[in-house]
Amino acid sequence: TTAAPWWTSAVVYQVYPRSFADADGDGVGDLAGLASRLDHLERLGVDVVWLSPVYASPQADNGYDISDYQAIDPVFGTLEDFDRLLAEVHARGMKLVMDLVVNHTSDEHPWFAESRSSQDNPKRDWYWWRPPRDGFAAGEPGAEPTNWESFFSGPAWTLDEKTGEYYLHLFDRKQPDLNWENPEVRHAVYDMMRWWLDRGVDGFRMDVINLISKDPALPDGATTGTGGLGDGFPHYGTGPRIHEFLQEMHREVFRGRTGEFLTVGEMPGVTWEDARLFTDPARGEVDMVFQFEHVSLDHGQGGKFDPKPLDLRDLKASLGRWQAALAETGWNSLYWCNHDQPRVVSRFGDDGQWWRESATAWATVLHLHRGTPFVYQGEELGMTNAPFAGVHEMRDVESLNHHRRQVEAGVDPDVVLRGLRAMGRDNARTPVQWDATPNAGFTSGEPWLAVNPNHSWLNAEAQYDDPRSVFNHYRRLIGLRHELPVVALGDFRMLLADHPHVYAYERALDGVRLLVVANLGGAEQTVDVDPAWSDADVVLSNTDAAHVSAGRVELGPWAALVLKR
Ligand code: TEU
Repeated sequence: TTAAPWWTSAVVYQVYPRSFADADGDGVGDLAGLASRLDHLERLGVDVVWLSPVYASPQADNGYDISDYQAIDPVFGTLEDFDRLLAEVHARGMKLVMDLVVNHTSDEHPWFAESRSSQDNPKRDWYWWRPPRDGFAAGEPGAEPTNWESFFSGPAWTLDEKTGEYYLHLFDRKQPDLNWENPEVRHAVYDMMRWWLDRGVDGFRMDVINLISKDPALPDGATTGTGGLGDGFPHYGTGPRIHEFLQEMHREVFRGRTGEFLTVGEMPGVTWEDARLFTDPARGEVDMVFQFEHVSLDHGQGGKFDPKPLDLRDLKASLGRWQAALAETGWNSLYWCNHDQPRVVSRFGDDGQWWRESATAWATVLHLHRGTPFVYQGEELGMTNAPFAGVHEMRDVESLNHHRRQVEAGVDPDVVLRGLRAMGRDNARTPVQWDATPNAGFTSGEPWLAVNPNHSWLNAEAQYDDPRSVFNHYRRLIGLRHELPVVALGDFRMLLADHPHVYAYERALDGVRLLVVANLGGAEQTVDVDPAWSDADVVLSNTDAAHVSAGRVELGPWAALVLKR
């Protein structure tokens, strides 16, 4: 047997730089701001920083629309600032992983400027260009080459007047999709990746990487979308050449390179069967994937902006299946939060009376699964969703597009707003709450997105020295993964699968056993466990209201208990 890879005992912290810390007072976070707050990350104990995009970008999707892969956007700083940050991260014994956004570029990338300039430009084929549908004139409703709906509302095709053809964009019209069928595109991406690795970065989180292989026939999808649009996912999600492309990337970029790297593929719609293939080390694709099954369980009939309450049994069935599927081959990532998801304490917890208990209970449940946990900035403080009064306070392109299209289609604006308030991505993007000063210590200027007013009491400064704080609970969980091999590598066994409120599981490695049991609701619960647990050591708890005796565990509201024997 070979030694377990380093990332099996690592915890990753995601920085969304625009909202982390602003050093120059322009209201937007930057690299110098991040460098000034590395003490926070060291104190928390994380091993890796994943940095959301800082490349040159028109910022139509906050940097997920890149116009130069080898430059830093001036809003974030310079390449010198980047090199300094990287050196400081390394000096503190942490690694830095970049976001790799290569399903699409910005429409302002020079590649796209060339590609759109004429039908016979050498880079025409670097993107997906198609004439209007047969029998339709360019620009006529329904003339789009396929009926696919974009992830950000409306058709996934936009007409370029100059050449009379449409280009494909699975996201915003300012994010044209690259054509990975063209080997020049692939090799340009690999060159760029090598350039960053040569600079010293420790790997990549690969944005929507399972969407890069489209069926070149571009068939229509079943018409499920708004306004007669169709679901193209079967024709571009985990497409025909995806494994080939990722193996080629791995060979071209990582083979023969010495060092410890991390690759994570973000993969909407990925199944556990696919994930096992993607993360089987023998296949040389990626180390782990971000899957979306568990964060889709509260999506209702109308999709993500029509949420329904989470049934805890569904969550246990889902995560339990992923634990089992990747037990022997492959590896799981573990997350509740990122810059695209609402805050977990507001979404699945109670951000009122039981704020601290519910934030720490959800943290406990996540971190002690088998897999690599990801903490999203502010999650370690228990940051909550934002109290948006209206869409005018939101900035996210997905939310704004959705609002405009729905209202145009005649949906009640109050209903649209309700969905956005619950699920909109700006909930995760309000500035990090460092202290109780007017802009929470985030900026001396006007923040690009309003600071949550609850920073008066919910902030890092208030938590560092409080042993019961959310921050210190995360710090202890991260410490457990480093200290106890059973946390990193133990087997996983789900318990009480049918219980609607209690999440419980056992981990085991070399005769050491861990029991994790958490009440994910506001009413007291009592559950039966193996009596052998009665005299076990309490490793961690988030409350005084949790007791074990004679094969019974009594749990107060949102109580979480971790035992070891
Ligand atoms: O997200 C891809 C994705 O599938 C979703 O999470 C998406 O944000 C949305 O929820 C669809 O409803 C990645 C990035 O994480 C996201 O920030 C980008 O906007 C997107 O890709 C495009 O680059």
